[in-house]
Amino acid sequence: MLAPLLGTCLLAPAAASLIPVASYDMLNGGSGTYNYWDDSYDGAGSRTTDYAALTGGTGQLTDGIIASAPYSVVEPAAGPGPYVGWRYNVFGGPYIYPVITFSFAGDYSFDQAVIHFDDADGQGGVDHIQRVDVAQRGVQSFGDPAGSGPTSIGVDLTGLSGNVVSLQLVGADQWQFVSEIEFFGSSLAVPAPGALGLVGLGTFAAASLRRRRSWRA
Ligand SMILES: [Ca+2]
Ligand SMILES: [Ca+2]
Repeated sequence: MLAPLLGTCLLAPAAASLIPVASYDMLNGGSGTYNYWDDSYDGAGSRTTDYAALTGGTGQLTDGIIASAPYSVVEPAAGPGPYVGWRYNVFGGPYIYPVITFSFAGDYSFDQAVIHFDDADGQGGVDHIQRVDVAQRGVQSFGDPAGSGPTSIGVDLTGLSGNVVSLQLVGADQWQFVSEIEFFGSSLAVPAPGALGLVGLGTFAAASLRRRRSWRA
């Protein structure tokens, strides 16, 4: 508890910036007409199995590629498409409202998560995200964005800090198609104890020097 407080006192607040994701854990995407998997996921688990548990890696949700065309255009018959798609099984199967747990290398103060997804307005059962449950902060609701096609929502994370954020995405229809999730905030990293000592020493030396000079004046 002491270290983050100390860091806040010593360091000027950093401007909110994109926070790199170290890894994320979730269930893989599923299949419909095509495969809507996390095609580049590099952790444990099968990225070519519907709803397989994926852990310890990163993939299409954090590769910096934000789909600019609807899923129906860029999810090809064979090969990888930029979206990961999860289906809520309305016919009695498991509820696939994905819980995605993001881990970060170090502690951060979070401002928001931006989720890029396809709002197909129900075409093929694909629709917007209507609720995001932030494990540490509760539920936030979202209306149907204007138009149809790729868009994004901002999830408020102010007041949240640490090195893990878990989001559950709840769609408005059977399918959710997400191409990227970004986190914004600032690092709570503090200088190493050695560096702090040097800063303290430098301040002391400068003060001593000023005192000596003032005596001579
Ligand atoms: Ca992506
Ligand atoms: Ca994909």
